[in-house]
Amino acid sequence: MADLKVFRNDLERALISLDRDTAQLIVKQAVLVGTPIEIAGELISQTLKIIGDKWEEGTLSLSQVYMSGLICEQIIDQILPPSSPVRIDQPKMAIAVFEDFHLLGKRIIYSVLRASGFELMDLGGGMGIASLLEIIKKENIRVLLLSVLMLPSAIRIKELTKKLTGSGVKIVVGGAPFRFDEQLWKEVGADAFGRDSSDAIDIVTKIMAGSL
Ligand code: B12
Repeated sequence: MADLKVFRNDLERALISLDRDTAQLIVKQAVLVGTPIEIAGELISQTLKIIGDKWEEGTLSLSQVYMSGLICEQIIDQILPPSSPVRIDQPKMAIAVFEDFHLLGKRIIYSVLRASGFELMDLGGGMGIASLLEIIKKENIRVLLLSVLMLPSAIRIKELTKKLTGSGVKIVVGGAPFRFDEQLWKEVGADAFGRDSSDAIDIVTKIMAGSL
């Protein structure tokens, strides 16, 4: 795997100075040594995590976190390949951000899965239990990937999994609360938890093969 760590400090500096052009230039250089998927997961996602941690420590402002997210969203749109020509679209799969609008993680997982050859519906952000149940039924979704960033929402996943008992629908979760507490996914009745996009590929591959 390419060493993308060398770009992290420069990218962080460009993002917190809201310098979009320099951020784009750094990612252009990184594209010469890593694949777009590695860059999304290893460089962009990790740099955002560092920026997020600094916000939590009180050394950066919320507007810097917000603008860094926006700039990265645009860069990810530019670098990630739109899709693989050969798609695996059975069983039917969808992804959503559960209850809030922290969209970046979902954006990465969606793009990486599509780029890896899986077909899935993007249900967007702010999805609640009632709307998810309706879509699962209407579209016959068999695998639902949920990105969850707020702790109260993560706990409410339990209500969703209860309502889906016996339906055979697989629920895969990811996001900050599940990374903070690595037992939480079991407590809320999910079928699997993924730390990042490579976990997402592994989990979905196992589900497709019937081994999860
Ligand atoms: C950036 C950010 C924002 C941005 C969001 C920009 C955007 N367009 O998404 C802004 C500034 C808008 C924001 C707002 C808020 N935020 Co905020 N935010 C963050 C921050 C710093 C980083 C999140 C992020 O984008 N990370 C980068 C992405 C790429 O990483 P990721 O989402 O974790 O995804 C990766 C993995 O987790 C995994 N993954 C994610 N989803 C899935 C799904 C599956 C199926 C799989 C397999 C894997 C997977 O793969 C991804 C790629 O590696 C986090 C801190 C943190 N530690 O996460 C706080 C955080 C999530 N926010 C928090 C809060 C409180 C808020 C606000 C309520 C603040 C406020 N008072 O207004 C609002 C709520 C907004 C809303 N209603 O949605 C809290 C939640 C705390 C809690 N206990 O619930 C956090 C944890 C910060 C903190 N410690 O206080 N936020």
